[in-house]
Amino acid sequence: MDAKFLAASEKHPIVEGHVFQYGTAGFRMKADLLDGVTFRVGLLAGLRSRKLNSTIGIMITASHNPFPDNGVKVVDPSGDMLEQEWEAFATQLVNAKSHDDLLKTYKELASKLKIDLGAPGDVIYARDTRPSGRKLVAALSDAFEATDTPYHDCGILTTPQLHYMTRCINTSGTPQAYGEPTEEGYYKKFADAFVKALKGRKVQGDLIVDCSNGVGGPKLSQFLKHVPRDKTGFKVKIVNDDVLRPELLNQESGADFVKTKQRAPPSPKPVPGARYCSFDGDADRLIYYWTDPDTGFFMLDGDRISSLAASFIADLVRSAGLDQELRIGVVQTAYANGASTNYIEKHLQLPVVCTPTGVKHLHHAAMKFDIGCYFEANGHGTVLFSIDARRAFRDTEPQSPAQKDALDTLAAVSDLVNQTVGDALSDMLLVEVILAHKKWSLKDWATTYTDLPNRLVKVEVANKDAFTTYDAERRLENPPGLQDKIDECVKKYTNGRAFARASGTENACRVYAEAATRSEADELAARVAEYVN
Ligand code: 16G
Ligand code: ZN
Repeated sequence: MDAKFLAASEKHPIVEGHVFQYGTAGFRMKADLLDGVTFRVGLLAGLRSRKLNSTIGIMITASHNPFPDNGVKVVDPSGDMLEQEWEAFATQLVNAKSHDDLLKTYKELASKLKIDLGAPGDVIYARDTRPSGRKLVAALSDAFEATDTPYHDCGILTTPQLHYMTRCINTSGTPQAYGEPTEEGYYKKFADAFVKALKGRKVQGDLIVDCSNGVGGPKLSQFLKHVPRDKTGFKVKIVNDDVLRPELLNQESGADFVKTKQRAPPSPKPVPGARYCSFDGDADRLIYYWTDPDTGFFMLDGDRISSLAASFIADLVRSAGLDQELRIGVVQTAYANGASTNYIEKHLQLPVVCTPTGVKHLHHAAMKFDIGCYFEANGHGTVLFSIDARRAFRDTEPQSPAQKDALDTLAAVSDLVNQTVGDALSDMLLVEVILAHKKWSLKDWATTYTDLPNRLVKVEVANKDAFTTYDAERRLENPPGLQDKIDECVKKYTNGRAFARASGTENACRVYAEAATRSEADELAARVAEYVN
């Protein structure tokens, strides 16, 4: 094995002079640095699949990043993110200094973790539409060949589709079977749940979906072939779906553009009043918006999707008579607008938990509820339903037609929401179902509460690691004394709130501030940024 291993490793050398770290989005950087990194992630996935005797997934994507970037991340058997302890093992393998050192590290990990290298193992992988992905999946297959690890190339998929596949394979034949582990199976599952969750209602008006010129475009178009137009009334126009010119990926379009620039993509020219949403480059984030003829652009971000979903589901749970039985909770990060938190706690009367940034933190906190709704403000999120919740939807004997209706809708909704990870396509269907049930336009949705004006600024700092936080990133522990200064400053503003944290994806600090008025929010952000700098 050693000779084969070393020969393969020599084909995929690591670019020297870099320290690589498995971060919130796996390894993500310029694609030309990734060949050796990806080979080594393949080795890690093989080890993990042998350790757990399960199928492990790998996704090659850099999401909303520009087209020269790419990334690689590992998906655990249940379809969620790689367990944290293993992130360190990934970092260790990727930073091995030489081919010999890599082989040694690989073997050491295997013996430390008591992994039988003769155990079967199984890894599946997919990539988004970036051309650099082709070379990177070749690095993966070389890693599997070199270690005799069975593998399957799922071709081009959205990130949530790969998470779906991983879970389906691992649950196949068990009571928790998630679905058919094929792309076709994915479309059928969500199209079927969509029809069921609408319960005879029709979606009103057209929906224009901006796909960021990424993998979401062709996949959404495939999906729509499975949706009966007459039964659902669902009429979709897909825009920004050019995947043949890769340099267009995430250019002036997509969920990240809309959220950070707070405006609609310039192309195609926004039609006033029409209902829009945007996916990001790998279709795991969703943002809704419209342009009002009178008041201009209005965005409905992850906080809005979260409060909409939580309110709808909590009402159904009450109508189903399950509100004493099932605990519903909402998980946010410090970036959630204070008005959304207030609305969920005070108006919806639901508990809100705040976690550090990054999907894995939110996901795990959401799993502690029977129904856990988690979204980052950037539009990534989902609603998780426990086994008990799903059983209650199925097995509760309804005492009235209204109760039956609520139970059926809950069962369909729990199938409609991708249980593995945030999924723009599945989340979009959820929003469309809720709007159809409530007979709401985007404007009706927007009036549920008024966002506090806020500002996010990026501050370039010499050493971002000097900024450490606690209390779910809302307070700074270091540098000493800085938090006191921020506290002093925040006090001066009505409804003021501000925090600073080191970015997990860039070498910078981010400062977030909100306050009662636009000018106060801007001023507060500028002051805190000055302290940080
Ligand atoms: C990563 C996270 C995303 C988070 C973002 C924050 C995952 C899969 N992705 O993209 O959830 O919002 O980082 O970036 O966890 P920042 O640390 O640079 O602010
Ligand atoms: Zn993404």
